[in-house]
Amino acid sequence: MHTLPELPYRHDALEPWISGETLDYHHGTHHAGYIHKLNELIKDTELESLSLEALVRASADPSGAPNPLFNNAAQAWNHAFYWQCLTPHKGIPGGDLAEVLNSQFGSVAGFQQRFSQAALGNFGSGWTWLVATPDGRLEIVNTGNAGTPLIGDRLPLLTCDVWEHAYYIDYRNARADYIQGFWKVVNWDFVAGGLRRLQQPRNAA
Ligand code: MN3
Repeated sequence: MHTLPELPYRHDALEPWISGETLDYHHGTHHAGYIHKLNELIKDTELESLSLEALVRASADPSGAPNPLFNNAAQAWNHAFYWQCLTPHKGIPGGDLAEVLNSQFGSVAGFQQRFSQAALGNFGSGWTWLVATPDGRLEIVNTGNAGTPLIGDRLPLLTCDVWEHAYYIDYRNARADYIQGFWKVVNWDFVAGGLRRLQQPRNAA
């Protein structure tokens, strides 16, 4: 059975940008709810033995038919990834990550501006991602609802949850303000770690 991963920081550690009250609900109610429903859906089926990533991939259905299994599995995975993208320890992108962002988006600020625009323009509920393509280029992509790059060939490096439940307590409906707050708590070390994992097989080849 799948369990709710602990947050890698205290619930109030991201204040004032993301409040403890938001994390109480977002982690303790929304994320926990996806996992609870997922466990109900796979109970006593052959899917019980699959990892969360395998479940997301196995349940994806491009037809767009109602798909509670995919929705709950993908939301469980997306949220676990999102928590890792955040940190109370302010940093800046350095090394290879800064170099790649500079070369592909002009500057780190240029990348942040394009990512913010995508997040602001992601209609309704969804996620905005920085992903790496198989040939190592970085792209900014939006997914809707539970959509996740996990089902394609892109490697996710960073995500921003733009469902209203991610920001309504702190910012009401002002998504642009939430996105500005998001940048104050982005875990650049985690993003850089994803990029290094991407580069390893290439360097070894
Ligand atoms: Mn959420």
